[in-house]
Amino acid sequence: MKRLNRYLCTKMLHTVVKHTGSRYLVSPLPLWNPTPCVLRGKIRLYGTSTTNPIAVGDKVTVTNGVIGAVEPRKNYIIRRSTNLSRQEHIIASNLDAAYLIVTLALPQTPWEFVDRFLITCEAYKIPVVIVINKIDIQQKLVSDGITRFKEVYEGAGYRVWESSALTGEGVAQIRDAISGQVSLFSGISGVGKSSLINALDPQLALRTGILSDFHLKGKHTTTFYEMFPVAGGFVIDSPGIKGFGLVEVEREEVYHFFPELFKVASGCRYSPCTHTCEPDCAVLKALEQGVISTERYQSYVKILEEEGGKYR
Ligand SMILES: Nc1nc2c(ncn2[C@@H]2O[C@H](COP(=O)(O)OP(=O)(O)O)[C@@H](O)[C@H]2O)c(=O)[nH]1
Ligand SMILES: [Mg+2]
Ligand SMILES: [Zn+2]
Repeated sequence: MKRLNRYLCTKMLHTVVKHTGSRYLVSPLPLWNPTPCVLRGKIRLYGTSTTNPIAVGDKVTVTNGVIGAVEPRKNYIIRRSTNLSRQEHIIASNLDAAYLIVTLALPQTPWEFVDRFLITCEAYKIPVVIVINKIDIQQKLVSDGITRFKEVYEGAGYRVWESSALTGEGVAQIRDAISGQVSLFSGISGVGKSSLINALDPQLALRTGILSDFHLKGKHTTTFYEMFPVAGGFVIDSPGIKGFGLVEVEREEVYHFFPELFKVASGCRYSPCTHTCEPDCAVLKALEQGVISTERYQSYVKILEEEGGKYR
């Protein structure tokens, strides 16, 4: 009997739904029953050495309120803690989908931020949707910018949706998509991540506005990720992220994570090819023909230069 109990305990997987400091909340998803627990001593860890041993989305075994072990992660979104440091921080794990919320004005999301986020999703095969939020004011402020943005990212093969947490436009489409899934909502501070989650499920009443993030920064720094039950699925809200340093992507492989580059690169004369100066480079040819956008290509070159030599 004792043995059976132990078997049941270790087999019962919980998902980490919140992490602040040394405290964790876990729930046996898809059941929503957040329960506090702690981490004691050493736990069995798989994979990288990171600043946080356990991230929101991790599946863990729990015995008497203590986390025992972490299951191998299906995927995760990771970033370097700061640009200069090599310390890595897992943002969230075991995702079915990622939603990158952007605005092109108030605030302006840098396109390089978008590209870096997309690379991370590509590297772990996490389906990603780019959502242009605040469409109610974006169309008035930067309509040309939106047209071009959609051209570039839809041209690269990505889904680009539009939404407004204020008017409710486009919210139903997101609500349908997140049902039954664990999704990450990411993006820089102020684009409306929390407002959008509130619009998806008004009962949540998450804190929004400049103060909410300001408060989070002071109090919890960057570790404050939290999962909520939203419209039949589970959504991880995140504080604004400043930037991504790519990790676990080798220089020669950067183009693998630009799908539109990767698609044509098999036609390059040389292998390996950096797609910057080689003769008969299929990527440069596609760029010339406008099949690959200058914006995405410039991001590729910039990331290649920045990441070059850092990893092996
Ligand atoms: N006009 C407009 N304002 C919005 C929209 N979504 C969010 N906001 C405002 O943008 C600010 C930042 O929103 P918040 O949800 O806190 O952004 P977060 O930092 O990404 O979570 C708040 O003042 C919101 O009221 C939108 O769709 N339209
Ligand atoms: Mg927020
Ligand atoms: Zn090439």
